[in-house]
Amino acid sequence: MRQTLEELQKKAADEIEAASSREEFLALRTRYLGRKGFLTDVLRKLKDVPPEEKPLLGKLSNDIKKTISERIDRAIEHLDSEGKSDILLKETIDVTLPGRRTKYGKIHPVTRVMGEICEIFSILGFSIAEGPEVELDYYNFEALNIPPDHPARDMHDTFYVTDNIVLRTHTSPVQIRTMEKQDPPVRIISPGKVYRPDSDISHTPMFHQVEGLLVDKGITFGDLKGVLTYFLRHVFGKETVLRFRPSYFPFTEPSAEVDIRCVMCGGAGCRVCGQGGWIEILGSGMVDPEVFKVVGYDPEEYSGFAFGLGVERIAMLKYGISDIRLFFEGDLRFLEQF
Ligand code: 2NM
Repeated sequence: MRQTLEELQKKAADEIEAASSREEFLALRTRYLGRKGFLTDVLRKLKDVPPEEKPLLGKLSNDIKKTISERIDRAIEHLDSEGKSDILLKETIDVTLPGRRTKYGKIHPVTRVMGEICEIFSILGFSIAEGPEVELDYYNFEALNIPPDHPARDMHDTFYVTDNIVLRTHTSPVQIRTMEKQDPPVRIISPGKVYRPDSDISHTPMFHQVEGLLVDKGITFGDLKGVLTYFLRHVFGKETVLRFRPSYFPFTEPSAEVDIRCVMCGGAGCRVCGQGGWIEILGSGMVDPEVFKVVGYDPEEYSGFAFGLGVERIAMLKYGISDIRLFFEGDLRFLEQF
C-alpha cells in the first residue's frame, strides 16, 4: 500500500510537470483527487489494512493528497499570472508614435459667403430678420405690389403649396412682416433659402438670398449707392468698379441693378461676363410708396431703399466656380477646397 501511494505520488508529480494548459491541470485534479480518482480509490482501500498501519498510511495519503492539490493550484496560479503579463505585454502602447489625424469638417462655401455678407451689413448697423420659407401668397406677392395676374409673377416661377400658399420666391416677405410689426427706423437684412422651379448651370430650385431694407426719414438714392458701394468693395476688393443701371421691380421705384467690372477679365470681355465686361450682382431700388401704404407707413414721412442678391452667384464669382450645382452635390473633393 505504501508503495502504491509512493508510485502514485511520483506519477502525479511527473504528469503535473508535463502538463502546460489550464485544461490539462483541471483534468489531472479530477483524475487524482476527484470522487472516482486514483487517490480516492487508494484511500477507500485503507479500511482493509491492518489497524496498526492505518495511522501512518492515513497520514501519508493525506499528505500526498495535499501536496498534489497544492502543486496543481500553484501551477494554475502561475499560468494565470503568466497570461496576464502576456496581455499586458501585447497591449503596451508606444506613446511616441504619431497620432491618427482627425478629419475636420469645413464650412460650406455658401454658408461662409452668407456669413461674410451678414458681417459686413452688421458693421453698417443692420440686424438680421428671419421668416417662414412656406409663405402666404399675400406676403410673397400681393403686399409687394404684385397682384394676381400681374406679369411680374412670370418673372419668378413659383412652387405652389395650395392656392394661397407658396414656397417663398425671395426673402422680401420677411421685410413686409418686419415693417408690419415695427415702426421706422428699420435697418434689416434677411438671409435665407428661397425656391424657384429653375434648373441649369446657374439655377437650382433652391438657392440662398440676402435682402436688405433701410427705412427712415430722408433716405435717398444716394444712401442706396453709398451702402451698396461699401458692401461690394468689401466683398470683391476696394478697387471694385460699379455701375448702377436702371431697371424695374414692382416693389421699388426707381429701381437699379448693380453691375461690377468683370472679376475674370477686368472688363476686356470673357466667358464669365458674356463678352460684356460687366457682371450683374444685385437688384435694388427705393421702396415703392404702394408697399409703404400696405404696411401702414406714411410715404410722405418716410422713404427707404431695398436690395436683393443671390448668395450662390456671389460665391461662384468670388471662388471662380462655373457650375452652381457643385454647391449641392456634397462632393468632398469640392467642399474640402474651402
Ligand atoms: C430686390 C430688388 C429690389 C426688395 C424690396 C423689399 C421690400 F420689402 F422692402 F419691398 N424687399 N426687397 C427688393 C428690392 C429686392 O431683389 C432683387
